[in-house]
Amino acid sequence: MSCNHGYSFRYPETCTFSCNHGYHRSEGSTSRTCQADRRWSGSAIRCCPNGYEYYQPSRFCYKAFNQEIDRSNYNDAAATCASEGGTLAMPSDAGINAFLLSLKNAGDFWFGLSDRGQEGRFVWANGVPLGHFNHWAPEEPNDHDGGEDCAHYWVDKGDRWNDNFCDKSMKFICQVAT
Ligand SMILES: [Ca+2]
Ligand SMILES: [Ca+2]
Repeated sequence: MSCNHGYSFRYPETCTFSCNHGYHRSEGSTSRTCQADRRWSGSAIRCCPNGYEYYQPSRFCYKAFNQEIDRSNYNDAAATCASEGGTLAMPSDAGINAFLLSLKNAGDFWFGLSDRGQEGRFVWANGVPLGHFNHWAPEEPNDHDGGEDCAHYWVDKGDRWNDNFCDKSMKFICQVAT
């Protein structure tokens, strides 16, 4: 992607853009031409880490850690996502939510939403408060036994959301920016 720094490129030179090792192209132009107005033709290339799937409307890459060996408590899952350069996934609208469900296999999965900071005030992994969209299971979140603060897909309730104990172990879904 060195052409991004290309003041040395002149009309009508063409540059080939590619993703770094370990990434694959999610959208954008692999060949762009320096135009007379000094702008590049086409659109900027966007790349996802290998193993991640791109969801164009959010412009994030997502991966469901579908193996039993991936099971982690909420903090460990968040740490794994951070080690990949991202966060736990944030299904902040119905489209993202449906996309995440298409990636996961059977079982309960953590995603990036909790009310650990202030009981009853759910906040996404990026610090943004939960908006008008949610997909809670009926009668959830219920803060059962006064200790459930982390949100997950609950397979027994049709993958609707539940708050659960953050130290429970389950699979999880990460997101990474392009
Ligand atoms: Ca709670
Ligand atoms: Ca609950």
